[in-house]
Amino acid sequence: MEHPQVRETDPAVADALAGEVRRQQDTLAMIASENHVSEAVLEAQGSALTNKYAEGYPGERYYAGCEHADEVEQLAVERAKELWGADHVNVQPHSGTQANMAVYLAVLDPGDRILSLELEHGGHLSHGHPANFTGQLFDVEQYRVDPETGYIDYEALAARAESFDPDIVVSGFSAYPREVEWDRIQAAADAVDAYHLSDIAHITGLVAAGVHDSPVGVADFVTGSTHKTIRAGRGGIVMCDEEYADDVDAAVFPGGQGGPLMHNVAGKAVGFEEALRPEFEAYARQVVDNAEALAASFADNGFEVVSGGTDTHLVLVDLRESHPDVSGGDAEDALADAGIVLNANTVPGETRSPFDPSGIRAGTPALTTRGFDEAAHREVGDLIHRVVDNVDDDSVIAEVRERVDELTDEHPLYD
Ligand code: DSN
Repeated sequence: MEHPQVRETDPAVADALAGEVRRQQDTLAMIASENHVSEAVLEAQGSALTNKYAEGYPGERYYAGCEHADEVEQLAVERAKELWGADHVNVQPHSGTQANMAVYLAVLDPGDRILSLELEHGGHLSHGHPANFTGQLFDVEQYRVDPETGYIDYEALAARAESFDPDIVVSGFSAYPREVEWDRIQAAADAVDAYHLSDIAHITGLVAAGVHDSPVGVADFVTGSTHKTIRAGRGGIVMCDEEYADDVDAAVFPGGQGGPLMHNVAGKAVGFEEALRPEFEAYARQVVDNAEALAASFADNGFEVVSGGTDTHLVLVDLRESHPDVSGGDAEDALADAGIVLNANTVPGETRSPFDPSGIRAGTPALTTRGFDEAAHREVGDLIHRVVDNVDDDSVIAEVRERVDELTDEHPLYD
């Protein structure tokens, strides 16, 4: 993949872009929130729509010349409605966090109460972390997973809702490997007359493909990002019933954003079209099959897999039992040297620092896009274990790197 115009104008940036394409080709992308979009999505994101200001919504813009922006946004909205079955969709949020911000702006006032999953247990910064605007503007309490099983403790969640009386309960997670029982969280929210926001950023693709139960039609608001398992252009999305449509739209623009990134909305539209094709369901199923194979390989090698396995696209490993002297950061660094790119992650009951936690999180969406099957994921699981067992042994890391080179050559990414 060349960038000839960039090269002519700006060789330094062209070198970095070429380096990034090579990096993606030559490494195994296992950060659970990443994927490889199609060249069609890349092209749409690099289109002339980046030049266009289009504040407002289709047919009601604040600037002239929005006819093509309107077409693209309407296509993205219609396709999203078909994918997720939502009454109302807003495709303008610049990111998943801004999608969440729109919901909070739509229905909360500063000082209102949010009940959400703790970050260490798989939650997200934008669900109320003190370093995020949500933790600064709102009164936040958090629920946890059961320390024994690694599954959400729904009864404790309901009890916490009773005692805290939140204005909104947030479900949907960034490092939770199990299917979520949306209706149980809805019941806990209903019992205290709270809204329910379900942030499905990580599993948008699994939900769209019908591989996971959908919170659409259960929760009041469903948000997500559009570049993870759904593999569309980068950004966020909000879905809700018609009754909240005006409030959500006003909270996205002008409440939280100015002009939408219309080139990214185009990337969303193209990726959604691809996700509506029958082969996307097979892709999403393979993502989960591959994660199960990865989890099985980890368990066979003696890693402690949080919750004992996975129903999703990700596997969370707690290194404390099997490798007490290896932090998540040590593992992440050694794996990166071997060409396997994943992230250190906090685990339930974390005892290290969030900056160098006790676990690693590995996801399968990107490798599945490259055609890696279950057998390949089992082998990758073995390679990961071998590196974590030998984080200080350069010769082992070099041997794994050689095998990674063969695997990446066998699964070319972009032309
Ligand atoms: N950065 C994403 C993740 O890795 O889960 C969430 O925003």
